[in-house]
Amino acid sequence: MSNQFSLKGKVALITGAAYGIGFAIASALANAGAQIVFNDRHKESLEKGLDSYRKAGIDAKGFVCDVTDETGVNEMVAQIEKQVGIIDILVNNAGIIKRIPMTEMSAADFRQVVDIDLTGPFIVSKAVIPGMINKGHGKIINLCSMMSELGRETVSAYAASKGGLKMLTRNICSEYGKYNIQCNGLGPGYIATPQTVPLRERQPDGSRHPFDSFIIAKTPAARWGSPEDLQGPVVFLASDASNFVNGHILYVDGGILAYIGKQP
Ligand code: NAP
Ligand code: GCO
Repeated sequence: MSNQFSLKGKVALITGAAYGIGFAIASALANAGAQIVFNDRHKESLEKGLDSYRKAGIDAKGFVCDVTDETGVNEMVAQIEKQVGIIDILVNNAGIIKRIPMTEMSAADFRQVVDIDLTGPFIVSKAVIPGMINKGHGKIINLCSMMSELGRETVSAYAASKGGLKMLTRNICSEYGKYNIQCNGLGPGYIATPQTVPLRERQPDGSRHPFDSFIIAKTPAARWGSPEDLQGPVVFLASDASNFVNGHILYVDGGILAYIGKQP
């Protein structure tokens, strides 16, 4: 049974994994035996990420690459296949959010979020699928979100992107399942990373951020998630243990989607 969760001999590409959720996911896949490759759009972040992996005892390979740059992504994948091997596992993790009321958001800002959070996973998945087909297997894991299911004020572009990513996940499942490629989503709840600092930093008077209190009340576990909470679920989705799981969004949210919220 334990061998089903082994990733020994597998090559895993995690996008945007210099820090945050991507780094935690890459660390878990490495601990399960995978060879880690990651990218970041900035050389400075990449170097810091490589240093973090070294300190964690992980021999990761890094590439400067923006997931919205199709030519750059194709070149990166070709380099990985030449230097490391065909990619067995792709985690589409790279993503941004812009919290702006929709009527105040420019079309350019909206397009940038969609380009990174939805078109990026399309571009990278399109680049790695041919190798997976040739190899006879593959795992694609897309970082979805509570916003794949729910809306909230100020995150129109992000919710539209993450809702689209849920359906891109199901479409890759539908189109490439016959090649033994499984494409699933990982849907974190509210996780303490740089992306959510603005939602939970202490107020000037030292009190909790209102959104922090809101999320605590909306989560049965009554806490924010940590990137480490995602490590077991992602190893499951990346391993042979999930070979008949396809097109599924695995929510790791402490129960938020099941809960009406704590009575005030
Ligand atoms: P984060 O701390 O902001 O990290 C995002 C990563 O993506 C950074 O390494 C960033 O690199 C990289 N990135 C951004 N745009 C890129 C691009 N165009 N090309 C390549 N890399 C790019 O975010 P996070 O909290 O770890 O979230 C990671 C993923 O999980 C995202 O898809 C996010 O939507 C999703 N998610 C997060 C939460 C949460 O509560 N934190 C919950 C659900 C889903 P730079 O240094 O270049 O910015
Ligand atoms: C927000 C948060 C969320 C989380 C995550 C929840 O502003 O609501 O950033 O979007 O990042 O996506 O699953």
